[in-house]
Amino acid sequence: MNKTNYIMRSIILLSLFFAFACKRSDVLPPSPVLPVPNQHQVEWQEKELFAFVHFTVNTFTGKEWGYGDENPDIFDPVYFNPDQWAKVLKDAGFKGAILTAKHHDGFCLWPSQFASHSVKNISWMGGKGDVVAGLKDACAKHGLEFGIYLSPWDRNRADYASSAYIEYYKNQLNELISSYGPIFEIWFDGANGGDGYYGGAREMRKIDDQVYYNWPQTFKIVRSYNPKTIIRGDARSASDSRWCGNEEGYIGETNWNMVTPDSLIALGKDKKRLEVLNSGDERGNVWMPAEVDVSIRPGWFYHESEDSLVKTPDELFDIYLNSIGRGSPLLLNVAPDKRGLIPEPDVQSLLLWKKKIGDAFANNLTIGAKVTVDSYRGKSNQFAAVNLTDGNKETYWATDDNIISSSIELEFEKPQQVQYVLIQENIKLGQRVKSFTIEVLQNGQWEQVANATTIGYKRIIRINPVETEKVKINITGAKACPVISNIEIY
Ligand code: FUL
Repeated sequence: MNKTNYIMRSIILLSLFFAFACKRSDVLPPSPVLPVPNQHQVEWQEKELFAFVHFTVNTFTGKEWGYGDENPDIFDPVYFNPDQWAKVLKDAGFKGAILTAKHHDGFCLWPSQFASHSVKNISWMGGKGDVVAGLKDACAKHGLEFGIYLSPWDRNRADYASSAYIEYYKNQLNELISSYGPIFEIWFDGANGGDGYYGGAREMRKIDDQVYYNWPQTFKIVRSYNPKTIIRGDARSASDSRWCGNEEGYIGETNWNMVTPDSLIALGKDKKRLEVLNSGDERGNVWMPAEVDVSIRPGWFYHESEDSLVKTPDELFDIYLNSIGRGSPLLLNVAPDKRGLIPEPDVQSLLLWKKKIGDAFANNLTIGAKVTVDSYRGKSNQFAAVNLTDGNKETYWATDDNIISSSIELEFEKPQQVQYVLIQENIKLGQRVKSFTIEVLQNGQWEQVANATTIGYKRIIRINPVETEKVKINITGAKACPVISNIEIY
């Protein structure tokens, strides 16, 4: 071979090599399926578990909805200790706490300069008490995020239902966020019951939620302080998170993160609204994940009569699987008692629940398991099966655009007892999977043990414990090619 030929041949070989190499790494990631979450929503969904803290005059009157005419001096938590609340919550695995700074009765748990019906005008702590500051500081000390619930409905105020009240409400919001922020979440309740004290009028007052509160402007106030704050706005347009449609502690078995807010609003009080809130809408035009809010007791506020009705660790575990295990954050309510402490039965239940979760998900069988798939995107390592079990939430397995049903097989070194299969979609690219099944190998035959619908941020499927050396997950339907970031088996 002469020198020119040698150079030509080398150039051709090199070009072929580069063409091949480029083809491999040039495989494009799947295009997002819209709508997709913003970064704040992703981070919030990843935190999974938050606490609600309901505390006000109701704690002392035994009511759930104060009428607004309560003598504020009944608020007297002699052993008030938000440090105990935060410590318990931290120990139980919560990432943040949301306090009812003002519930429907209108009593303000902070010394608001805009209200007289507040902690500043009562005997408790000589008028120097501040529950909001107390919990905010305790959360900071224990590494929890802090959030606020500010009831739009106010049964105490004489000006409720007039424009003056909206001014008052906005002032309070500004005051709370500027004095106690940054807050990770603000909770705008959808409840507007009608009758109340209203400065002595004792009458029925009805407003149109969409018009009266001017939500777009109210939301702007929140965002002006911190664009990261999650706005839980029932399901009003531009909320970051929606109500899950019930207060029992479960989101739909089918749980889409998307809804179309205008269609939801148009449903008014129709029963269908609750169904859509509970399962979302596969064709929804806004990413608005549901947050599952439920109380550890029958009521939201402390009532002595419910001391024996605290949810057990087993009941809480079911709630965990039906909320976080279906891709929605759980907002579990605790109710400080008249002393100002989270009662002992509740503390015990929370800590045993935490242990139960830890025990159930202690030993991830996919670590060290062999994982194979029937296809992966462009045969590029970037989208290969190994990404499913590498413990890195940023990497994922995906198929070619035209492939929407596909199987993943996991093989253990030796037979293992299997009870939970955990799957996660990479939601940054949109929620895709519509249906999937799970099979386990039994005596050389595949046996179907689960048939489910959506996955979303996280899906945990509980099956009857079974011993097997192989588990197969079949994606049987999807809006577009599946994009799965994680699989764990316990
Ligand atoms: C509801 C309220 O009416 C309840 O009292 C409680 O605060 C719950 C979280 O939201 O709409």
